[in-house]
Amino acid sequence: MLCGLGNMKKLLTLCIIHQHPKILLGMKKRGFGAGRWNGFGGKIAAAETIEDAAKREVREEVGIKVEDLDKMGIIDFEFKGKPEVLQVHIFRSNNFSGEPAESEEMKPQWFHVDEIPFKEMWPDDIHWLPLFLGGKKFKGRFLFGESDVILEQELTEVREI
Ligand code: 6OG
Repeated sequence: MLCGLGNMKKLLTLCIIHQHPKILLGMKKRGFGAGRWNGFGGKIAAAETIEDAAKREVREEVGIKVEDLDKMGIIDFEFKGKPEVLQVHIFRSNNFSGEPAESEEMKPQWFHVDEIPFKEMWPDDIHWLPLFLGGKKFKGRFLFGESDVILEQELTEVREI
C-alpha cells in the first residue's frame, strides 16, 4: 500500500476473460460492488505480485486457471469525501483451463460483446470496455459522487502500461 500526503492507494486487480465475441463476467454476490456484473479480482496479498494476485482471484472466484494475462489498463477510482484511492489494474486473458463455476462471491456468465449489461455494471465500465475490447491500453481516473455518479473522468489510450 502506498501512502502519501493524506491519500492512500489501495491496489486491486480486475480480470476479464475475452474469447471474442464473448466475455466472461460474474455477478458479484457480496461485498463491494454487490449486485453488479464485473470481471474477477480483488486485493493483493502480502508478498504477491499484482499479476499473481489477479490469477489467484480468478481461481478463487470462478474456479478457472489463467496463464497468460495482458495488462490492459490502470484506473484510479476516487470517491468524493474519501481519502482512499482504489487503483485497479485491469487484465485480459483469452485462455484458461477448467470450467467456470459459481462461487460464494460470483455467479459467472458469458456475454456477447454486443450484449454487455452496462446498466448493471459500474458506470465507468461503458467508457473503458470499448478500448479493452479493441485491444487498446489505457490509463484513467474517475471521481464518483453520491449514488456512484461520475463527477470527473480522465481516460487516455497509452502505448505501454
Ligand atoms: P473486493 O473488494 O471484492 O474487490 N472494482 C471496480 N471495478 C469497476 N469496473 N469499477 C469500479 O469503479 C471498481 N472498483 C472496484 C476491483 C473489488 C473488485 O471490484 C473491482 C476488484 O476486482 C469504482 O476484493
